[in-house]
Amino acid sequence: MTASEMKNAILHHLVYTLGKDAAHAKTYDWRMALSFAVRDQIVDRWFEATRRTYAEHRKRVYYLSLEFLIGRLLKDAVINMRLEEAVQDALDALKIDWHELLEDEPDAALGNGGLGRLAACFMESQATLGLPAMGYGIRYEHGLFRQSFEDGRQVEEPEDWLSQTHAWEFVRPEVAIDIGFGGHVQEIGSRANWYPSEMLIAMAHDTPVIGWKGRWGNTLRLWESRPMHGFDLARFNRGDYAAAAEPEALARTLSRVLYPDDHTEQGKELRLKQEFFHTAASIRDIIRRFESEYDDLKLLPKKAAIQINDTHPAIAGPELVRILHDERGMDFEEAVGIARNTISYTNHTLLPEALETWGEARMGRLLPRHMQLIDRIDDLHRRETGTGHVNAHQDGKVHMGTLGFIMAHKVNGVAALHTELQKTTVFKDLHELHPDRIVNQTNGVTPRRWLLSCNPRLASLITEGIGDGWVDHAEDLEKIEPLVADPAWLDRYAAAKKANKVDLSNWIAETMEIGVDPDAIFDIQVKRIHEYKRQHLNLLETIAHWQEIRDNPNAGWVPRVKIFGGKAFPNYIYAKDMVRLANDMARVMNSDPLTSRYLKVVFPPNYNVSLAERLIPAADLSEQISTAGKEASGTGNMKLTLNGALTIGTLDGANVEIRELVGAENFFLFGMTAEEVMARRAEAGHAARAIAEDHRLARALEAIRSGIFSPDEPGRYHSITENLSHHDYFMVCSDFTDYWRAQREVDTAFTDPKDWARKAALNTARAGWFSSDRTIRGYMKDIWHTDAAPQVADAAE
Ligand code: 4GP
Repeated sequence: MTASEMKNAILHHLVYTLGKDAAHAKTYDWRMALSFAVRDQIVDRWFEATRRTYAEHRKRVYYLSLEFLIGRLLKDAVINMRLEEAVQDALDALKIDWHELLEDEPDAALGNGGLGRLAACFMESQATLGLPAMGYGIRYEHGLFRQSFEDGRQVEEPEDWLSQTHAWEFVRPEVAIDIGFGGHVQEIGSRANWYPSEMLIAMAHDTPVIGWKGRWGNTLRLWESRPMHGFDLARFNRGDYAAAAEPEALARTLSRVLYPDDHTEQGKELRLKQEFFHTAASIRDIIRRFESEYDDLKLLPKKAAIQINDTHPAIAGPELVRILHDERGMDFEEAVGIARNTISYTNHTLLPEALETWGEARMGRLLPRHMQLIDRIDDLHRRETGTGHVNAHQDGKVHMGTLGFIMAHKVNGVAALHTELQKTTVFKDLHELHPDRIVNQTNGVTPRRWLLSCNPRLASLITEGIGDGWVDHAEDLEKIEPLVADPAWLDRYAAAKKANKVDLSNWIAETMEIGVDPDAIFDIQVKRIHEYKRQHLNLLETIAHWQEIRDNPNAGWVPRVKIFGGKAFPNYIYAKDMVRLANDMARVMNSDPLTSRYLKVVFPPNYNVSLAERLIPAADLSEQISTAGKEASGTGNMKLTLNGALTIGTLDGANVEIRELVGAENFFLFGMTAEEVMARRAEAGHAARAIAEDHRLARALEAIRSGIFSPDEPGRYHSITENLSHHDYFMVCSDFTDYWRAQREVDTAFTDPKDWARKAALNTARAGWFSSDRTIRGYMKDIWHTDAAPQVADAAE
């Protein structure tokens, strides 16, 4: 597409789709017009992919996830369709600022963190690889809350990405699926009819997901809940306005908000309803599509692979069995076999409190037939394995992890260490019964968004050196290794990083009014705020470092900017205290005349995908400091490595594999191993001992206690200091000394800029394996048993 064709397409949509005269058009109008013009380019390719999938009777992959953290879509689409030049030139001709349009797009935050972002990377990689696939999620009206700070405290406001038209979706009113809850069951022999007492409708909204060079397009189908019976006109006419609107409002609550993950108690019932709503609608849609092509349900596992992203859609097993057995008349055992061979399950966490359970009373009331089927599935599983002690329904609860495991042919962990730990902890018993079921698929991230799009300076330097093959074969990044030996090239690598840091410094100055030195170490910890991720370990080290600088301000310190980003769940008080402490520290330290040249603390609010795209390219140091054995994988660690940040980290999650690939000498390792953590935890008084043995740690804790950071309320962080001194489940104190040591190694290494640049470049060169293309190929081979389709021709540049 030429620039002038693009310009005409934009103007056409401005006038005929948006009904705006160019003379009065605002940023929003131009962004929408541009989005529609780009979307038009995608549609034919998207259709073509679907047509081929049907024509060739391809197996389809269905990715069921309660979260898709997709972020903004415009730049993604422009880059993958290779329309950058045409768009730039067209907008120049129209005198419209491209970056302003990009910034105007709402960030679709339909997820909480890693699990949701992984789903988004997977969708993009599936499309890039030409794998016929479909993502199923919920079209939450309000995504993850918007975070702001008031006096350093986190304040949550509703996020409202749908208050404007969503440019990328197509509404499918004809795809409307009835979903029931409650009611009663009438058993007829082995089978049953379920008569729900409450009904609503799941309506589909489709967003095309286009792969690199537009070679293939898949669909992200998001369900919106709608009332079965609309507005009650009779009541309205009687003047009972609120009651007339009530059924509608109730039905709509189901897709209204994204739940903070299941560490929380709140809204349990609504959460379970969301899960069933999402899963039942998706399974029905899958069966409908299958039956439009084939008439033998036994073929299902050959033609469809259903991946459940964590336990949230784990009711898929019983629901599929219900359809096959109750509705289609298939024998029960055969139905279980077919369902199991179709479904596979990804586990994302080892935190026991995050493994979902539902009380049998609630489950029995909302899903009476499913409750019966779960008992029969357990019964069959006991017979198959000759054992009585592993049941999904146990101790008055339904254990969704166990249900997911029993109803899947493969269960996977998301990094090598996590997968091994699954076998010895959460799924120990099940693993002994099914030793072939657990497999590993180490996570990955899409190099299109997380290098090509977010870091154009580095991306073009790489492409200039080795061509653009790396964009869809990220392993090719290793071809830059010979260039790393060339000092002139390395200077350019360092210059690209520096320019990114200058951009970020300017943004920090403009938006937060904090001046930071672009020559300082940009030390970044971005992720949800959680004790296991240990932002407080980083904060304690920051305090200790600040104190040492104060002791001796002229000792030639290596300047640092500590950058934090992340949200704390609204009712996770401890995490919110960590956020406030960081902000309180920032206030005190950034205005300290003795130290502020050497140490700044910056915590931009509302960390989301777009902010990640801004921060990651500017990072020198990536903080991956979770308690070993707690972080399943991490994916931020991969993005930062790819963008040339060196990691300071524990042997946890994918850090282990990152370190192996980039080389131990290019990674700052510290801390106990998962085994050591378990052993140390069993020792009484481990925290007190660690504090007694490290005067820096003791002094940093004392500083918090003394109220230096909260003079108006000295006891503000009592719960943090008490917890760390006496309990410290996440081993912050026991790992402090070694973390301090590693941080000083970082300082020393940074004083040799050439060597630092070399290490950084080697991180980029060796991070290609962490592409989600590699991960998806792994799922295709080991779990889905499927091939990619021959792709549509490349979109021309
Ligand atoms: C996350 C894990 O905490 C993270 O280690 C992993 O990289 C990511 O999933 C993707 O696999 N888990 C969640 C969650 O986001 O909500 O449990």
